[in-house]
Amino acid sequence: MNVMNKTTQRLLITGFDPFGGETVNPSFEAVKRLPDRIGAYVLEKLEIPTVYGTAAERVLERARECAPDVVLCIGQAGGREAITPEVIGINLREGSIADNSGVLHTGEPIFADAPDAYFSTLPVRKMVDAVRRAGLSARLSYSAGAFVCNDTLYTLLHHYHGTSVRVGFIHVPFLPEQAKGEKPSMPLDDIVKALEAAILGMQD
Ligand code: PCA
Repeated sequence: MNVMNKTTQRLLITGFDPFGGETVNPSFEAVKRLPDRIGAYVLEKLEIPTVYGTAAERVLERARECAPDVVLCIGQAGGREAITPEVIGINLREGSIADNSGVLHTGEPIFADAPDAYFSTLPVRKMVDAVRRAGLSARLSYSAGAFVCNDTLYTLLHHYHGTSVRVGFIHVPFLPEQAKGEKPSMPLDDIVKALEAAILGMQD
């Protein structure tokens, strides 16, 4: 990396609160443990609720205060075995469970008359490569689902479309204590290390 090109950037990074009967969400547990500076990025950390609409509103509220260059949201994807940067957000709300405010969606658009989808504006392939170089398992994901994580990603991509603010999302696996040996999982220290690597990978 060319040190001369390194200018400080503000990174607003978020994790979700626990949902679906879990008592912990690895996304915010990992975000909390990240250093306050990673490479060229100064981090602004925020916990957001697993609630359609409100999650993205909280991100945008904080963004108005801290004027980020990059917004990166982290979420739990129970059952996945790897760190998965999301390629795309879709204009759809649909979930098999209710959000943390009790709302269940069954196939409505997030915004009427808005595009069907947006691609993430972060360099997702570089991020996957960086996590793998750090010795941890990562792959691209082509679906963030249609629950609150996708809702947040799509809403932020829609909001920042045409601006210089870059937006992305990374889903992380369950922690071992959530998976109870029945599902794939990743230790918290590894998730933290993987996120650091992904963030460094964004700037190369
Ligand atoms: N994962 C959920 C919402 C909150 C979270 O951490 C999702 O994948 O939509």
